[in-house]
Amino acid sequence: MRRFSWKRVLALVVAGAFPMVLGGGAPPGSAEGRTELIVNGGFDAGTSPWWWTSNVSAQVVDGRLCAEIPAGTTNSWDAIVGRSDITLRSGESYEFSFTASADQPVTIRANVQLADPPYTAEISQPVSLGGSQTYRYFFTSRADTQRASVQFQVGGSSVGWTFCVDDVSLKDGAEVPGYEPDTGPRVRVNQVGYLPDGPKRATLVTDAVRPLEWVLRDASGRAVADGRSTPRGVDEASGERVHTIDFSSVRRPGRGYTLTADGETSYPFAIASEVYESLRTDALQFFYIQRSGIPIDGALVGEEYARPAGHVGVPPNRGDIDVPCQEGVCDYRLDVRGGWYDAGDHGKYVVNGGIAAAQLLSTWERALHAGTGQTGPLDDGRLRVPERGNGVPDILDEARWEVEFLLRMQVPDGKPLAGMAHHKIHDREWTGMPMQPEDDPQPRELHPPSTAATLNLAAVAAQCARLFRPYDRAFAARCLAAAEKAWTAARADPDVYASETDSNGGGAYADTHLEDESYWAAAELYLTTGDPAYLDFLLTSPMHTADVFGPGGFSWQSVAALGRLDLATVPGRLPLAERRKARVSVVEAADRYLATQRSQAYGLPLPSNAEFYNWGSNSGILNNLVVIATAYDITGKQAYRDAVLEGIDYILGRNALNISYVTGYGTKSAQNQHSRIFAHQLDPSLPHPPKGSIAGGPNAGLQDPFAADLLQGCRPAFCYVDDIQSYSTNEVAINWNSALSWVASFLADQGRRH
Ligand code: 9MR
Repeated sequence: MRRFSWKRVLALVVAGAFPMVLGGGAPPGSAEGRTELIVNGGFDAGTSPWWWTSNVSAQVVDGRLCAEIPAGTTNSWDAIVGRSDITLRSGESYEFSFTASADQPVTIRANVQLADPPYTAEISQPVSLGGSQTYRYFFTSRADTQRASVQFQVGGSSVGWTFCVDDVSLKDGAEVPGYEPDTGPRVRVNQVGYLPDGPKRATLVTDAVRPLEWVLRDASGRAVADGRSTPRGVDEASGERVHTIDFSSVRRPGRGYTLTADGETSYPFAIASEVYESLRTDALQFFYIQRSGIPIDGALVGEEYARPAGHVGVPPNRGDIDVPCQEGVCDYRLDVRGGWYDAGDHGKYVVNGGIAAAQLLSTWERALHAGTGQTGPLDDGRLRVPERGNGVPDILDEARWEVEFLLRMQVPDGKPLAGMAHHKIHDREWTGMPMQPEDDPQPRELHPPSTAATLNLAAVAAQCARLFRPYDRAFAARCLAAAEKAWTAARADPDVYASETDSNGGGAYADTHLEDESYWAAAELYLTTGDPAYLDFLLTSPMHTADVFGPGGFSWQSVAALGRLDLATVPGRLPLAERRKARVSVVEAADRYLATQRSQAYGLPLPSNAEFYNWGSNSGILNNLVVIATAYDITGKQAYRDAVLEGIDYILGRNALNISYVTGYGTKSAQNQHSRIFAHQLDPSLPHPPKGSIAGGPNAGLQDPFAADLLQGCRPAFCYVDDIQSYSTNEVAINWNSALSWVASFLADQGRRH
């Protein structure tokens, strides 16, 4: 052990960039009744019982353990310094600390985990190393085991480097410091802004039981309006007492407005008709930056996002141009290049890629019917994509990038299940983070075909056919042929399900209820072809009379709403009585969402129960806004338009955490979403997610270890943390950005109305 200065530890810890590097607690060795589980953590007795992988050499240097780490390994666990035989008790809280340095800027993982399979980690902490610094973490063990180990996983660097570590300590009896999110001012507003002729509401967190005065000030500080708040009692989703404030009567455009009440002043916001214009394009721009199989051009989207093509068979990549199936699944290989990476991982999943592509197509289709399509703000040249200027609207070019991939996932003729779609293609094993697509060395594999993926492909390809017809007849014909082939294959094999446990190296995306997928596919095929066979199928589907608009919003698993929305809005084919029924069902659903919205003091169309704050809750909210917006397009009733405008306030900052969930929008926005590409939090040389990327949002299920430890016991609206490790609350994903794109395009159109 080196000479120990507790003062220095505290100073370094407080200066640490990582939020869980916390100060406080007792100095090592001083706590009463706490057991130190690490023998020889200071290396005073040499290196025993520490071990390291055979590619590492280590020795005691100047009282610390110093290890030479080789260049050119891939995963963090490809080089490890550790020690085993540690006993952990379930429910016990531990304090894990060490001092470490690196002679190169690297990110390692500091783990307390099972020493052998399944290697479950109780804590797996990314640590960015540089000069010597002390790190301290807390966790509560879920495991009861005598086989735990402390592991410094130091692999994954392209250059060789020296790792030194000292004073490793793991102590039981820890008091886990409570996590207090920084929620800023108690006056919660849409941090981006409001339309001049739209509703303007805010939420105030306060224990006051009576109405309170509020004042709206312009950028120069001049009071422009005032009034009294409305007490709303306890907001169930957050557990806080709140009031609402309504300043809708203020219509004068301006930037830098603030709202003051109860001694607190909101973040600034604008009142402007163009307030959602850039969101429309930024939300869509995300897709190009997520593309697989093409270099990302920095001249188009900024040099920080430039990267070589991912997964085009250039080493160390082993995909995606000639991809085999998982062992025993098929005897052929497919070229499945292209498409978009699903989310923070590099997987490509047909059911999720399908709904995301469909939502982009629908954004265009809605704009066409609403009169804001051709020669409008979504026309060719509006996005920064390589295809701009080709005479095709860029949003269609972007959707096509995915559709072409989906078509490649179809089982070739002459093979078992020909015409079905493989459910997904992804890495054999999960890769570490960060990981640029072109650096991914994992074998890529096709997973078995599924009926869900096949029907999904049929739906999207059918929609593709009708929207591409004016621009590229050959491609439209290819889409329609693939759609019909997929439909026929799915009818022949209606119950081939993806495995719920197939989640090594990629997500499962399993689904065993497929009536909604067939309904959606039949709806799109009918709207495109007018073939009465599809209409017959639709009218006898259990979905025909079912309520397809649940409180939590439609999703990759529940897609009937996509069919119903198109039956209600795409002109031409459906018998009038049926079309009327579809429209009524959309409007009735919108009315239910409006009732929910009125019950929520934060103005969101989502019930407060934990079950609705699930994985990707922000997309559920946005998809409910899609339904409300469609009710507006159908009826022209102001109440629906206002409800969409108020609903977006929640996403852009009027919420319990006072955070805008869209990167780069608002004073305080999500920026550390889980992504192997945009992993700035782990490696400062990498970018944050691009402006316009939406985070999954609060997930009361706390389905990742980081959130589970940090947010234990959270009220639903607080079950979110802007940390790259929290994949179940804070990931980016194509199906979430597609929902945002649809809604942002609707909102931007409202700003252009006058
Ligand atoms: O969005 C998906 C969510 O509905 C599921 O509950 C969750 C767990 O299976 O998976 C989510 O999707 C992830 C996928 O499995 C892998 N890529 C990242 C996706 C977004 O988190």
